[in-house]
Amino acid sequence: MTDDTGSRPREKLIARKQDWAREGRLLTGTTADAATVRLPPGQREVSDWPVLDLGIQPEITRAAFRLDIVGAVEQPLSLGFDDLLALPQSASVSDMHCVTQWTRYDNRWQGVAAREVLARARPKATARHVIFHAHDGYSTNVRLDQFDRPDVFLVHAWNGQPISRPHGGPVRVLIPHLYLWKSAKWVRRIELAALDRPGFWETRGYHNNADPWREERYAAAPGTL
Ligand SMILES: Nc1nc2c(c(=O)[nH]1)N[C@H]1C(S)=C(S)[C@@H](COP(=O)(O)O)O[C@H]1N2
Ligand SMILES: [Mo]
Repeated sequence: MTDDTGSRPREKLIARKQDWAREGRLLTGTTADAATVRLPPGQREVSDWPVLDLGIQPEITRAAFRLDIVGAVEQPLSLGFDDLLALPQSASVSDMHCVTQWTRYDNRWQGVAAREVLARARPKATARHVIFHAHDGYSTNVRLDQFDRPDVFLVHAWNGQPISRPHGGPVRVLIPHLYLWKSAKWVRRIELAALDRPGFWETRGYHNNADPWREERYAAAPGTL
């Protein structure tokens, strides 16, 4: 892993994941009810925490950290790490599900609830979508109603430790009810918008909604992309 992460875009990995979308890799063709089934269809439980990204892992100190909330909001915000810590803090335990098949149960997160940030930025009536922009050039998009949920957080600690740089520290987004590619690491800017704008994987064959229990892995059926 060490020689293939850190500074250079992982072109092969990106190409392979695009192939998976084209082939419909891992699709079981089933859905499950999240209320009764813990492991989404086609997933496999792991005990470690794999690192997945484009291969550029920016180094952002807590002192240099800044997160802007912009776009269709009444009150744009620009938060340093201390500003984030001054907001009400929450802890939560949730599972995470990566589209490459791994699921990791019982992650203990600390951070600020998305709703605390939204309450301060006050989305305009026209706001329907959220686009996340990260320091490595990555972006991803969700509907505002998917971000405006009690299980969504801007997290700075995992299992009692500061989130490490490979996992998106000092602060990453956590949207545990969607595939993990919707949870931007090294988040720099959260943009609210009237119109949707597909992000990095969403423009490379991956599903716009990404609900693991509906197996929303890819945008199109196998072979039709
Ligand atoms: N900034 C950024 N965020 C990102 C990514 C990325 O490449 N850059 N990859 C996404 C993908 S595809 C996954 S599966 C998860 C992986 O998070 P992890 O490396 O902490 O497991 O981060 C998501 N967030
Ligand atoms: Mo991923």
